[in-house]
Amino acid sequence: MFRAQHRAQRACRLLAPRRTQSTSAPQQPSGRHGHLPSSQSAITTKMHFFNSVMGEGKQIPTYRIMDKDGKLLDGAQIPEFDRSFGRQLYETMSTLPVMDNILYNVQRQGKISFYMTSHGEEASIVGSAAALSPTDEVLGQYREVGVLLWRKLPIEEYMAQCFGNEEDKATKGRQMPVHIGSPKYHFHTISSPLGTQIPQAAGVGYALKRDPERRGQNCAVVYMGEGAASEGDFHAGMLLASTIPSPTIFFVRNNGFAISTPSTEQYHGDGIASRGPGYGVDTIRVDGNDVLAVLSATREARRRCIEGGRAVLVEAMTYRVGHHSTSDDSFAYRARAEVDDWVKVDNPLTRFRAYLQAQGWWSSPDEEEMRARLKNSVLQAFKRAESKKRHELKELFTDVYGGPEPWNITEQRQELAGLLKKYGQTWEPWRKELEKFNGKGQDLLKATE
Ligand SMILES: Cc1ncc(C[n+]2csc(CCOP(=O)(O)OP(=O)(O)O)c2C)c(N)n1
Ligand SMILES: [Mg+2]
Repeated sequence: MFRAQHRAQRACRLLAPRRTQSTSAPQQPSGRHGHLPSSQSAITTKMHFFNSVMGEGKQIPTYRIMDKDGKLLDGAQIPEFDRSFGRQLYETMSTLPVMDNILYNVQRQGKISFYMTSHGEEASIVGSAAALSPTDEVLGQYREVGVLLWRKLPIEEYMAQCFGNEEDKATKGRQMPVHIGSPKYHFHTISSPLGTQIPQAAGVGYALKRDPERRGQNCAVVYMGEGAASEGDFHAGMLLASTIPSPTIFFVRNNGFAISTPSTEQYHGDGIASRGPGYGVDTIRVDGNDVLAVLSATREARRRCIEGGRAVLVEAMTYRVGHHSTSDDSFAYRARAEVDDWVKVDNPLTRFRAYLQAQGWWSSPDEEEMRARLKNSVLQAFKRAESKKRHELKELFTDVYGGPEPWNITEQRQELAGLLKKYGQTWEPWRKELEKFNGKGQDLLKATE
């Protein structure tokens, strides 16, 4: 009885609006002119339309610590970290382009079906990852493999997922390349439909808040592009985290494009950050190419999330240097010179390297040694992944749903088995394809006997 009452009281507290009194009776007008029933807004006789959270015509400022040459700005406060952390940060950022270049070419050779690079966004992705606890729950969009690298996912595992081979434990070759997931690294599986991860993250954040073991310890972190923030799911997720408060960081990578649509055509307001205050969510806009600013802003976002149990929105301003994916040629809609300019003028890697060198924490021999080592380990991982067979074909139908197998899965397995029986050994393209699978499809035939 007491527990039920306690639970009901807690639910009321959680559901009560933050700034207004929760009462079933309408509030009595007070003051000379009276108040509105659901607002404590001051009454004014001056007609005033507004369109900016910062006041007339002003944009939300961008938080920055170091300039494009890696020099600290006057008055900037550096986040606390030591030499080893700084080097780790730079190495992880540097791993991304090495891995991306190799996998991009591997896709071009037809060895994997698809790929997406992180070129230009290394600071946003790795800098934010470095501010989190390794057990915070991450729900990514698709350009955030840097989070997994920071958490020390072996490159072999990522390669295995991209090849969909027998070592692809999380997705068993059933997802597109890059659509990785890993319970061990608290990284939820990527799904292609844009924005689905956003309300899910608010739910994950709420689940963390309800879990006595993880409350106050962990938050949910959802990554998205500014394009995905145009989905209704963005607003659903923000509203959910705002009204049913949860420790959820909404991290927007504003990289200037949603495939070929420039951000200037995606919104008329002041970016994505301006939407945060509408939901009563603490918000910051940060220079996404300044890894120190991203690290510092995300650390503070996390502190607010964990201590206050409420959502925070971070908008990281960056630039997508690579094509959207291997299915895109971005020079059809932007000038090559524009891209070259960004790489030279504002490169997150050279910026941070300059900072580290000025500290005496990095040198040219360090750079040479690291590049050779990274290239070697990515190539080794690639060779390993290429040499592995795929899972048994019957795995296509296992553990798709929890509980008893639904009829449609059974039906699909039987249909494929029928086709295998008919064409598996006689039609050359199928015969060749089956060679790539462990068991060559015989396992599936046995499973349907
Ligand atoms: C619901 C939905 N609509 C459209 C697409 C096709 N699509 C895939 S990625 C993408 C652009 C997303 O841009 P953004 O969110 O800015 O992320 P970025 O690629 O810039 O990292 C689009 C339109 C999709 N996957 N899902
Ligand atoms: Mg984008």
